[in-house]
Amino acid sequence: MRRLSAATLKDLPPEVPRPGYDRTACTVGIVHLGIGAFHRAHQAVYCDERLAAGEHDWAICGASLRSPAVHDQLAPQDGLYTEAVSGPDGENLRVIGAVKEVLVAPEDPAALAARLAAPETRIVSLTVTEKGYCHDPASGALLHDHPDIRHDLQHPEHPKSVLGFLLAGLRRRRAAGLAPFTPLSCDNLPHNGATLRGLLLELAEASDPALARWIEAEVPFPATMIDRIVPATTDVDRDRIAARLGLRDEGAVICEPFRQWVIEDRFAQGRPRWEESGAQLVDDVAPYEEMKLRLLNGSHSLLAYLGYLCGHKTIAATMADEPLRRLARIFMDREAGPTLKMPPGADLEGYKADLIARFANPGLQHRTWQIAMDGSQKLPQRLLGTARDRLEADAPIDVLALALAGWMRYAGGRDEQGQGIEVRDPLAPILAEAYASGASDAERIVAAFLKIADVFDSDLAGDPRFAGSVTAALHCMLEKGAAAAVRETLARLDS
Ligand code: CS2
Repeated sequence: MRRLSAATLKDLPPEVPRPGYDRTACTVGIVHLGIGAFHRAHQAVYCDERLAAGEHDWAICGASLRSPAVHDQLAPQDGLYTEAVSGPDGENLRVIGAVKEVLVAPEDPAALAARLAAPETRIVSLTVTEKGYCHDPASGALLHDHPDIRHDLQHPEHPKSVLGFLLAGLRRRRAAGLAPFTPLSCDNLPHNGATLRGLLLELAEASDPALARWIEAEVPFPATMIDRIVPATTDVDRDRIAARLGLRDEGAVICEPFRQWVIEDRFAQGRPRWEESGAQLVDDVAPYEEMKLRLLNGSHSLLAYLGYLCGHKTIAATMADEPLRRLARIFMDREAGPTLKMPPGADLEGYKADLIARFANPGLQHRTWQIAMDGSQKLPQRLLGTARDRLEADAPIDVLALALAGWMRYAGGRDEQGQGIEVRDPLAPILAEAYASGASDAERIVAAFLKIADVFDSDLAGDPRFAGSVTAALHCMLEKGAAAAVRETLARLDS
């Protein structure tokens, strides 16, 4: 079957929307680091709409920091790919044209550096996941002994890390007398703009203090809250989409109908009019981000670990398991919800009800295993901030403790049937070791996990109420299994 490309666009079935604008007349204004499925289903879609509206200097050059996979999917397709929106009324396809170029940083670092230094590059956005920031998730500090950071400190002109590339780009711009680009973090991190700024300044300080001063004075780091559920595309998805398009698309992305993007409006050299495509430009993203991280991502992680341990492959299947669905709702209502400083005008009840419906979307095959990935990097902002606030208010954390116990059980690397789990996490060996050292004793396992300072700060680790709740939950799970632990927690909360 022929591939989707600029030459075959005309052969698409007439009902499939496609870029109606002249892509050859569009110029790159945004470099995006980490061009995975999420970016293609989110920011690139907003940009596609701005290009279609005539803002033709905001096309995207996407870069992969590691593997050539996305380049190999998109380059033969001239950057074109399908956004497949899967909702209650079926799957709607649309071809997106915002990505003009795809680079693979390790293969051609010079090309990426040149793009970052090009005068027309005005925004450098990022979706590199939590671990891409090379920082300690508990304290937020730069990991100076991370191999990529060590490399970048020695070879600042040939970087490997995201931070190193941003710094190299800004260094070149400053030397050339150009205005900076605006780095735009679109990752699920608390205060993602300020976090990125702090890390970049720390790296700059260690190699080029004058550059650090320039960044401090000249470079804005707007925070963002980004939201859309985008499961990894599978071969089954690609075959189904090819059958509908009559063309093979290796770069297709699957997503839910919902999308949200909240952005702080501070840009060095302008931005696309994203608000005309539904983005919210605000002065302070923090309450939006906290609401999303604690409610959506917190419940997502809870469902992923407990769902996986209960034998569910997807979030939709987990939501069809009534006790788990109830547990997620109770977590939102009683534990995470009360800790939030809500965004102005937000409707908390509506938001939670929408989340339940979004998780249950049967059109998405979002694997529990995918969300369970990188727990050590995700849980501090998803669950531990809530735990801290709850304990400060002397309030119970039963559901949250069960979620953490589920994570520990999962990270131990073996499921309840004794099958191995492929635990993907930068700290996987440390987590496995902590689990094994506890020799099936909940108290010892929890004590070993709480010593992992990258995840648990000393206040939380030293709080006996925290350790006690997680230990009780893990104890029940080890004795009776995850499903029984869920039922017992619900029974206790109901009584
Ligand atoms: C998920 C998120 O993979 C995960 O950990 O919780 O990617 C989630 O789907 C998005 O943040 C939704 O916006």
